[in-house]
Amino acid sequence: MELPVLNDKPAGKGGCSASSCGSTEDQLDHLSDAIRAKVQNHPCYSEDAHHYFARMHVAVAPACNIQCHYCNRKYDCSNESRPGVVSELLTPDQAVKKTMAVAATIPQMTVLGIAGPGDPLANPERTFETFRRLSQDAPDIKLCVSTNGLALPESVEELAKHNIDHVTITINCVDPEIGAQIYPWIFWENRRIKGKRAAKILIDQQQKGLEMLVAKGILVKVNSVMIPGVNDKHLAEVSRIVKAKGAFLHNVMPLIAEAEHGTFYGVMGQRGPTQDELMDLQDACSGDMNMMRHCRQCRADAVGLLGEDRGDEFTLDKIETMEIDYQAAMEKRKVIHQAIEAEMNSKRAAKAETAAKHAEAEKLQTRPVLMAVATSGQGVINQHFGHAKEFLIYEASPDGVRFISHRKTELYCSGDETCGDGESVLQRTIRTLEGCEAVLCSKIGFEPWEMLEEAGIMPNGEHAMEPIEEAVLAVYREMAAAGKLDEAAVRQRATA
Ligand code: CLF
Ligand code: SF4
Repeated sequence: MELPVLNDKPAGKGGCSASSCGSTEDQLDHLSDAIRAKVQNHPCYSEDAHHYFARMHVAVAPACNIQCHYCNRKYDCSNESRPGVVSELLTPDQAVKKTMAVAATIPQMTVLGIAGPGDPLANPERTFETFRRLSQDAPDIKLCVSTNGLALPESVEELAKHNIDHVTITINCVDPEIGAQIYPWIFWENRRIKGKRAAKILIDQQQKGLEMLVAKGILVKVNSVMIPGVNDKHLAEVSRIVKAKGAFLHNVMPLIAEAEHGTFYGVMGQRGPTQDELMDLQDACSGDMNMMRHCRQCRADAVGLLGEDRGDEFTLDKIETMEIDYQAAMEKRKVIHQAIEAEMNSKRAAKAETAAKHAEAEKLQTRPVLMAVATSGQGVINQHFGHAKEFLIYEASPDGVRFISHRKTELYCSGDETCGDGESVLQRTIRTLEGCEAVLCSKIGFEPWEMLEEAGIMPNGEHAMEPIEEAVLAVYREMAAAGKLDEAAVRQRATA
């Protein structure tokens, strides 16, 4: 059957789609069947799945039990969210209705997460009431929660009771000296505690909670906010420790600190990491751990594929008017999920074939190259350059293709206005792609084509609807054949 699409774009044809095309190991190959079943349609836990499956968050948890220096309580919990966005608070009843409305309308939505706007486990009644009802009424939806970990140990039994298979703990340090620079206080046993003592309690609770979850067979992802000069040198050690304790995935996120967000770090001028610094740290940690590189730092009420937000289609007044037959919706969802999984499996097989061919071919003696890709999902190149709100960045090298990161941009097609500094949207987009040597999209207009070429970035619309990794590898080989990839040249990287 033809797969449904999320962005009014047609589904792609077969071929390779997973990360590290050209490497011999698939991201999920080493997992047991039981764990594979848990992650293969979770868009955060599987890089493959994020091209196909969507998640949603319900903002039911307003309170928090700690203070992070990168958070302003006016905004969503920045352990999972971008600062500077505010969610509309829902009651558990409204959250359940909204979840079922989204699940019936977007069958690719497989995961419901609670990630704020405060800490879900600091709001146990609201959080668990939502989970309890959903685990009964919508058993085909995976339940996921993200927490700072302070109240985690006493919540583990309750989490297990409601079939919550995936828990994210934000662990920024395992050293109270460092923790005291990140957390000014915690609220613990009815008292506010400050400094190193507060950080030590938080760290102990996080580690204990992690161990208890792993013992229960619940998958744990660890998020860490990378704060240059504070914990950047320390996070490889965090990665090693959490892996040893059984965490499944580590997500190192960049600090976002702007003065206008009113956070301590923002006001104090603490900078976030550059893309190179983030990538270097992710690479350094990846020796020890599966790293997540496709996180979009979603808001606490996000709906849709990672990177898109369809929340406006599901406001409370719109949900009120929707008639939902959830039994019928579940049947439809099941069929669609099976079709997506079949397509993912065939792409995985095709990817292995491409990887084998690449390995058998004469080994290239060429330098790595970064390429930007415009896609709206399904793991294929299916987006017009001017319609892209973000580009996925891939690295091609003699070893194959690997996903590196995403870079957000503005919609050039919505009107190429010039901003205060005289730079047009198109110029800003091209600046965002700095360090890339090619951009692959389904189509591109004459003006951006010319400007990209002038900036030294090769536009390419010849691989429309092809699987991303296959197309990136083909372009890389063309560049190599054209003698553009002198092995002595220094590796280029984005610095934007
Ligand atoms: Fe939400 Fe988080 Fe569950 Fe995913 S998000 S609670 S694990 S369902 Fe995902 Fe969003 Fe990154 Fe979070 S992309 S911010 S990692
Ligand atoms: Fe803010 Fe989340 Fe930290 Fe609480 S845990 S202070 S809501 S970032």
